[in-house]
Amino acid sequence: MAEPIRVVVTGAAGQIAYSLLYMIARGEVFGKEQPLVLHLLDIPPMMGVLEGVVMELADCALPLLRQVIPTADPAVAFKDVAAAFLVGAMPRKEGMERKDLLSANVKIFKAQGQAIDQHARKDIKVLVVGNPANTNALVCSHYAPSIPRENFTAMTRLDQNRATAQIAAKLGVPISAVKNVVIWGNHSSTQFPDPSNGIVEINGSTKRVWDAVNDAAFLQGNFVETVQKRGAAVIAARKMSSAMSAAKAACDHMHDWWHGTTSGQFVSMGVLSDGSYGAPKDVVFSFPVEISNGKWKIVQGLQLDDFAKSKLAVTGKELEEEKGEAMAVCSA
Ligand code: NAX
Repeated sequence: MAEPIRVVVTGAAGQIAYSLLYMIARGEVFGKEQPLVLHLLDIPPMMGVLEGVVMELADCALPLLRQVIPTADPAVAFKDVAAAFLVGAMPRKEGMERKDLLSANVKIFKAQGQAIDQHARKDIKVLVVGNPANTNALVCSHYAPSIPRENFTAMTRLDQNRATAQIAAKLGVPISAVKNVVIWGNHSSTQFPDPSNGIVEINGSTKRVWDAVNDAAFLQGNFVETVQKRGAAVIAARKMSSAMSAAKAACDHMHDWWHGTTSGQFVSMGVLSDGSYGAPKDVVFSFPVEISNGKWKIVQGLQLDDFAKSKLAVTGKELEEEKGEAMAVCSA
């Protein structure tokens, strides 16, 4: 069997981590032959709760899990890690403005970027889940100059999974029949869930999602809004934010980055923008990507109509604004 790799999960005492840790430790991300040492980072007041999580992981009796290291010290948490799930962030409290939340969280991601720079493996793969995920990933990469910028990504896979599930339900097909429905832009309500390059297998033949659904008003209206507002709908129903589905999406994201995508299939990832498709450069923007040998590449040559272009412009503008606010906070 391979040598163990070190994987860190931040916000390890929180609700997403509670599902995520089990999935990682079972081998669903790095493979059933890859032993793991899990590093669990949270803040000092959560160390008691984290101890309970450590006990439960032990009680799961998982053969791949060689060691668990709970800590409140980023230097310990990021030491020699090959992959990082940055989930921990400050939740929005009552009366808090979006700006206050951004300001609190970019400071966390600045400090974690610095710790990654100093302590992690230089080929670390970083997935940012904590919100505002795209801008946090940008900040984190900015403060880790010794690590390639393409090694920092933000999660929009939950949005993609939600979008794919909506299309599968609409067409009455299994989720595995729907491919290449993607998310552009920010993981926020300005994101653009785009079915226009999606394909679906129906009765043994492959069709465009657009033709199979055959309802432009739905695809540009209700579908887009449902995906954009799905997080809020889950909170309204569950009184807590998405956790199981967020953990599953984080696993999907890292799994595909680690193992690659199948030919002709693309997935959504927030990655450093090179300006493709008219998106602003140097923000972390969700694009359709293909992955091989651990490296992602933005899919080129997709057609975007005027509706899509207008949606990309809105979400791109929001990301540029967030970047301005974040960099002002970091340099203050
Ligand atoms: P919880 O509040 O349950 O857990 C967050 C944990 O992070 C807590 O245990 C807290 O103590 C810890 N934490 C806070 N500051 C920390 C720091 N500096 N270092 C390490 N740990 C720290 O939140 P949960 O529901 O798990 O959500 C975590 C984050 O994911 C939130 O920012 C949330 O907004 C974000 N989400 C992102 C999604 C995405 O698709 N990108 C979807 C799901 C989720 O809403």
